[in-house]
Amino acid sequence: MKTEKQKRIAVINDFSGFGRCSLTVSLPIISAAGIQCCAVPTAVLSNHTGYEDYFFDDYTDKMEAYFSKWEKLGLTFDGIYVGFLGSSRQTEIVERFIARFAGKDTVVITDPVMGDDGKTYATLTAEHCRSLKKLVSISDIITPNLTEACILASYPYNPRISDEFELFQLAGRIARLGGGRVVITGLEKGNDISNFIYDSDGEHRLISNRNAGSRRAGTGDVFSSIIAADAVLGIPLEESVKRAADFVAEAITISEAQGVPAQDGVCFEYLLGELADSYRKEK
Ligand code: PXL
Repeated sequence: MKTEKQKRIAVINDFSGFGRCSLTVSLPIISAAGIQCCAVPTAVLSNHTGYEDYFFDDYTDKMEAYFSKWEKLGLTFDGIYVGFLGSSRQTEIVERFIARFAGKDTVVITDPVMGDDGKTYATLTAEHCRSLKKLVSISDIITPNLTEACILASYPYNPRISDEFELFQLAGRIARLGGGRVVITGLEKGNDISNFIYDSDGEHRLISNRNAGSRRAGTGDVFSSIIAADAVLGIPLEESVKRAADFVAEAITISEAQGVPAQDGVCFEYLLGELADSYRKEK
């Protein structure tokens, strides 16, 4: 029987009904870790934008009214995990959320969704980019992919960046924005896929996994959800990155075996029981 007070994470991200990404991934994964997952939707979509057509309902104008009720309830959070934000206005609202709800021990985890494969998403204006850098500066853990890391560091993008010294410099520049630890995710090289960890004291480590298959929607969200869960549970970041990378690799393997289309994400559902067991063993 668990007697320790249950942890609670607020996840600020979009709700995409189909395609296994953002909130629909964070809710089951963070719950499997035994953590209460409280959702703040930034937008509601029928399915994610990787599909040709989708319904999109922006939630920016409703977010403050939504979380003002949480303030009235006196809620506090052990973690605040921020995912996709569509505009600088939305980013500023998230900063206000952090100012209101983050106590001194709250871990803020930001996945600075800005682009992929060297290209920025259409929503990333110069102003939005500046606001995301500000958000990064008040985050404890940041999980950019290589494209996002290069944007944050104002560093020229090169898909082949894999040298530890270059990654160290890149992550160091991001850390100097003022935030905490940096995990540069999904570094592809040959048959490997690696994650580079940069600690606030400059300690660093490259962790490599086999590349389990084609790129799939939502894998970054699966990865960061595990990082967020582990962070509030006090699990060391290196262990957490290994757990997250192994989980994603296994979910990709099953999805490939089942012939699931890449845009439908990963069928992580089969692995939730095992994941929950691994957290039960933690404490
Ligand atoms: O997983 C990233 C993601 C999140 N939310 C929406 C998306 C995507 C990727 O395409 O479209 C709405």
